Amino acid sequence: MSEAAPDPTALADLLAGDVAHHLHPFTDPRELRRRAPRMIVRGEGVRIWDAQGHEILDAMSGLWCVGLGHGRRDLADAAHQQLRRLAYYNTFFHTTTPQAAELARELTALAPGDMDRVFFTEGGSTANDTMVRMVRRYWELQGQPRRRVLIARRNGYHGSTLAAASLGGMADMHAQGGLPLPDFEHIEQPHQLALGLPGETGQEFALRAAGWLEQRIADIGPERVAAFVMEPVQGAGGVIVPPAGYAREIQRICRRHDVLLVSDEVICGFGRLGHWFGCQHPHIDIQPDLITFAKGVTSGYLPLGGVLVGRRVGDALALHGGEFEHGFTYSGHPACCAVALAALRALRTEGVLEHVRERAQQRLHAGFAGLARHPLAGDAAGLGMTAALMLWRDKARREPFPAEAQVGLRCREACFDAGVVMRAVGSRMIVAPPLVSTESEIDEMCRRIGLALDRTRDGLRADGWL
Ligand code: PXG
Repeated sequence: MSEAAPDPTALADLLAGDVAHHLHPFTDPRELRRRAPRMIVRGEGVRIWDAQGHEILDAMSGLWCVGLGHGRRDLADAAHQQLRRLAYYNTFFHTTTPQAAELARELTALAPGDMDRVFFTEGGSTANDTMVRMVRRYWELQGQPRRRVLIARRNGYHGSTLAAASLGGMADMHAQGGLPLPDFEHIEQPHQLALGLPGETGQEFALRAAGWLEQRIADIGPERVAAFVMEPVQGAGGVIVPPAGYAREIQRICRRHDVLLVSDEVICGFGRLGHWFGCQHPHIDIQPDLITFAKGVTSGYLPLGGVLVGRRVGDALALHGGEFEHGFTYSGHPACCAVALAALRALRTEGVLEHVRERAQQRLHAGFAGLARHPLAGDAAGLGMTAALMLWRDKARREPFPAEAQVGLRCREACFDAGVVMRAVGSRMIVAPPLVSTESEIDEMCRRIGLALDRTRDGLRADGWL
């Protein structure tokens, strides 16, 4: 039993309280009443421990955020020291703090191209909401107030606030509460496995998929389109890596129609793809006008997000825009900024991006290529420290499981039982391990995923699905 764990009676009481009083994000409360949640109590490196003392490899880096791993003293000390020195001050009304000022300088120095300004938010959703308000404000200042429409992609995830959820292309989210808001449009995702034509090459599919954007801009009228928003690799949508050439073609289309290009780097930024920003990966290789970020900037130790702004929009806002009527109490929170500064320092001084590029990503993708030989799994995909597998009922005939088989959820639970965290997106199984994972830790993650696949298959057989 871990020293951080409550004793069994206290644990039962905590879990009962959680089920009765805690409304969880993206969780069906009926399921929680059937089976209490797993309580995670401690983390160290790539490992977490639950309240029963089980050691689990955190192959999702929390929720795509804990790139540097759990339990780091430097990040905890940065927070502690700043909370003692100045726990809070704001950045509204002509004030700032040393930590916000330093982080603004560091982030804009790291950012690609001419991104020399940053707006701080509390996370990725508020970063995207801020971005929406910024690009619409930009077009107002350009004398084109009709350019209000933002185009994004089906199954993209951009957050849960109203604008971010509208921007996202998640059908289940749009089915609740009257979303999307007006002036948010979606095109299909560049997912060749699902949407490719027989015999179509990756290059042909890339051009056809990018062409959906040009068609939609024409349908709406370019004079109404403010921006196109994309994740370099769609994360929560199932680790969908676009084919080579797609992103470049998207950039050409945006430039042709004077549409701003936004890269949502909430997952892909800060080393997830082996580069500071996902748009710098040679497979993506674009220069967006704005970048939204969160998660990895603090390795998830404290909440922080923001929008990096290129000269075109930044100059308009800063030189001609007057007051931007927007901000959050915790924009530039000093403790969050102090932790971000410590995380950036660790990424830099410990050679974490090089580790991803030169060792970790190869090991992860080799491991997933091996797992794709399992009878239940196939179609390994991924870029940088992201990877995905499809689960098939009949791999040779590409027959999927029916939704009622709940194959993804079965596999996710089998993974937890085997001591590794994996995310299920329908019948797609995905991971995003800590960037600092060693080769042997990655091998062990893959070994445990293999065990979980065996057990999932046994369970499916027992229930008559195979
Ligand atoms: N953009 C992207 C690309 C994201 O992945 C957000 C914006 C929103 O960030 P905040 O900090 O407001 O949550 C995200 C968040 C999942 C999962 O199940 C993914 C996210 C959040 C929660 C769950 O894969 N991504």
